Amino acid sequence: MRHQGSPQAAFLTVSFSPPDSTPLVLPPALALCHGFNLDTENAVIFQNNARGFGQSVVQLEGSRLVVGAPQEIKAANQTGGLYQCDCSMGKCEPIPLQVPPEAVNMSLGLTLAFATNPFQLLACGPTGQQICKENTYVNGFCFLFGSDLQQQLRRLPEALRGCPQQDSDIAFLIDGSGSINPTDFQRMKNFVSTVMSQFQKSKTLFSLMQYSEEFQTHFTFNDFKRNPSPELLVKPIIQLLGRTHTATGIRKVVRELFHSRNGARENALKILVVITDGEKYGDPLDYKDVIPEADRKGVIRYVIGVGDAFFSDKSVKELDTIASKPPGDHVFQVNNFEALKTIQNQLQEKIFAIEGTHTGSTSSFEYEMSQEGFSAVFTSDGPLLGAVGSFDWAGGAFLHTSKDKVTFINTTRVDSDMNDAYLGYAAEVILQNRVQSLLLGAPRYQHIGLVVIFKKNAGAWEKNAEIKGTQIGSYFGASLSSVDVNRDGSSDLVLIGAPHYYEQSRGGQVSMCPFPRGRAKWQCGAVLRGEQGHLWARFGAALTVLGDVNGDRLMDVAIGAPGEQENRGAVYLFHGTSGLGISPAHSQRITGSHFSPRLQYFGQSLSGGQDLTVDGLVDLAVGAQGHVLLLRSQPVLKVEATMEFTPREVARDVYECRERVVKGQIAGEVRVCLRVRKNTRDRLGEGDTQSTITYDLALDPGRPHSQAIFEETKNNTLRHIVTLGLSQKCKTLKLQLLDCVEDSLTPIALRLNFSLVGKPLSSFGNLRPVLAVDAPTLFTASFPFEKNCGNDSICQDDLSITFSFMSLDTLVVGGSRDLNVTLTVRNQGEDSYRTQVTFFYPSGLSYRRVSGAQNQRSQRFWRLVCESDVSTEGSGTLKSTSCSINHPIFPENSEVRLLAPPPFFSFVFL
Ligand SMILES: [Ca+2]
Ligand SMILES: [Ca+2]
Ligand SMILES: [Ca+2]
Repeated sequence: MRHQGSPQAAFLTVSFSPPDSTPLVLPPALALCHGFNLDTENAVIFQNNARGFGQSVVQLEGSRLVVGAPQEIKAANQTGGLYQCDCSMGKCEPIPLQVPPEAVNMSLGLTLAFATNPFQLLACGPTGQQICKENTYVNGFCFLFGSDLQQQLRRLPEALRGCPQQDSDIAFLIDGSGSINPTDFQRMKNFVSTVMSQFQKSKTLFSLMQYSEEFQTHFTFNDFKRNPSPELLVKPIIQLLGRTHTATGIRKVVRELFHSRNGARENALKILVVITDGEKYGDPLDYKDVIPEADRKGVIRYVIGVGDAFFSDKSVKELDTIASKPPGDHVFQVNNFEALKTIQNQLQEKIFAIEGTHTGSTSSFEYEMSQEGFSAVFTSDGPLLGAVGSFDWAGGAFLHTSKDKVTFINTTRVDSDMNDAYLGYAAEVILQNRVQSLLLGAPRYQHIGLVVIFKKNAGAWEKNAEIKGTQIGSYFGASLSSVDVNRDGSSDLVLIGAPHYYEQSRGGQVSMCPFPRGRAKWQCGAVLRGEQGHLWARFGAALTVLGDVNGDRLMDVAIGAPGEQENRGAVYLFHGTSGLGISPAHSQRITGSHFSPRLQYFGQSLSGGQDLTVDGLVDLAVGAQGHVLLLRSQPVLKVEATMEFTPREVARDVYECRERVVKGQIAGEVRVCLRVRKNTRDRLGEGDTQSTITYDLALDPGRPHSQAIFEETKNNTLRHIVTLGLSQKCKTLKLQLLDCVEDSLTPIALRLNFSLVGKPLSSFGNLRPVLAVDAPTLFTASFPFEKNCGNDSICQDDLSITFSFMSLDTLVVGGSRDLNVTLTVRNQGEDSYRTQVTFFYPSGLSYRRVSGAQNQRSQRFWRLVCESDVSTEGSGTLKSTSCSINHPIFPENSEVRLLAPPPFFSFVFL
């Protein structure tokens, strides 16, 4: 037999350490909190009846907001108003505007942008209408304001882009056959010179050929260029007389007059005006021999049929054959030459109209529909204005680098992938290692959406990286926000909104896309979403960087979902994380219905980053229909709790009941201190921030019977309520033991948990401090029992054991049925913990029982529990039985004798 393990092992398994007065801080229990940390009780609400008020909002420095009302009708042909709102007054006033007359119905205020150092405010209206002859174009205008907002410093673009002007080369082919009487021929000549003089100020060139069976070029484009006088060119024309070879005439014009040697220009529109009074006669060529060639060469043909030879269907058909399709737009029929005058203006307008549409270029529209200012952002090079309608709605953006220098930025103009992509729907600037990149969203790109990063390379803005959406119709790239999470001056990621993304029961999402490093492909990571159950939420329709609202020095963001709850709308807050991301779990959801059941589209526009209420804490401006709300971020508090015990341990003579049992002994005192600190940096005074803390203390929580109680309550629980500022308050409480303590290894546990309610600051508009959402609210400390282990607090026992076989010298098999053993265990060192003795014996014996253990010093019996190892039974090896002696402590310098009779260990022979 041997005792198990070394004394150290016996000691180490209980591993107690010197009493520790520092409280044990548990990991914070993350409570799900939906009130963190914008104040929704004291919002400043601006209301205005101007149409569209709240569609855009931007915070300025100081306590001002600018709000756009793009649908407001200010005057005839003038739409869009701007309002300046003062947060301290709670009022908005219109900003006086000088809108140029050409900015027709521009929807001013649809887009707003603001930058500091120097102060710059940009207000844009992208829907200005420009009438160019037959066509209406959509051009945007932006106004740049100085800090007093009374003065428009600059207008972008500086001047209205002129009506598009495509040059035309117009050739007349006039019928000089004998059927035309001389008076009518003269009228024809008059008509030609009148049409020519109508185009006199344009860059249109003319040429003229007369035909019958002969063909005479009276003047070429070169002749006209040298001498652009209709009268001098037309007057000398003499009628040829003869038959009517119209088809041959057309071929000659197409091949000869529209040739560069005669001054025809490659990029000009080619327009042929044929004037004839009769059916083709005696011509060796048919129209099918010449018209396809004219079509191939892009010659647009107008036909003017004169006289009464065209009353037959055949004649009308012939006119239709000569003219371009559709004939209705290209054939003019008059009954006599007098009537030619009536069609002069019609012809002119038709030609003007086609000139405006760039029929001859790759794209039917270039900048005419650009809607400049659909988005706007300040770059270090100047304002960047999104122009979604450029190049047939492929889109792009104008960078206004200086007063007269404008750079157009897009992917490539001929990239057919970009058809209807709406590049420039959203614009943003990224700054990385002091290098600026531009970001443009194209939410309709291939129906899935696209976001492109442009970098400057050798002076030109080139596509550097791109990322595509995944769901058709999701409008990926409709909103953009670059975030410098750790505020080191370098953007860490961009948030890309896809407000029409649909999944299960959620509408809209925002992708978090860290910038690609080196040549790595640009990819998005986590996705931010709104709450379930809002299919038409349009989550991500508006994004803003809010600043740091929870005091962890990391940027936080707000995301609008204006379609939630039947367009009442909601705004979500997300906190930045130390991993340079945004936490995918929102910290707060604020619904529009919280403020008023009638509020609509709450969250359609957002602006953050400034403190408008002069408390040093950033605020969030939220646009709704006819409203803007200013929500304030609250001072964030944390609470430190300490619990210190005096004495540091419960003394042995207090808790041990050696000779007599004494109940209700005072074990010691605990000093509980709470200190409130502030996480946020703000302008509130030390004494301003007051809060009420309710805290609960519990002794030995979770144990069926507490070892101690508070003297104050005669219970193991206690509740106190304190009000304190940014200071510390303490309370000392006496602890009473309930009974003798045998298990002195397990210390008395003390648990504190609390709740905090901030007091509204009346001097700061009832702003209310709030406890940090991640602040620990549960603290524990322990009050250990004194150990007897010397100064080093390490217990070194010294165990020994002796046996007595009750004077039995020889064990005879088959003899006495019982074998009794008496055992004495001594500890000559310090206290021994969890002492255990294990017996090994041959399988011929069987352990029966132990009768008891008596301590030498006191007359008390010690606790003794023995267990046989059943697993070794019958295996032929030694059997074993383990006995724990007086768990948990075998005191120092003591001896226990396991008495007989009754026999201590009694074995039975099998
Ligand atoms: Ca950064
Ligand atoms: Ca933060
Ligand atoms: Ca504030």
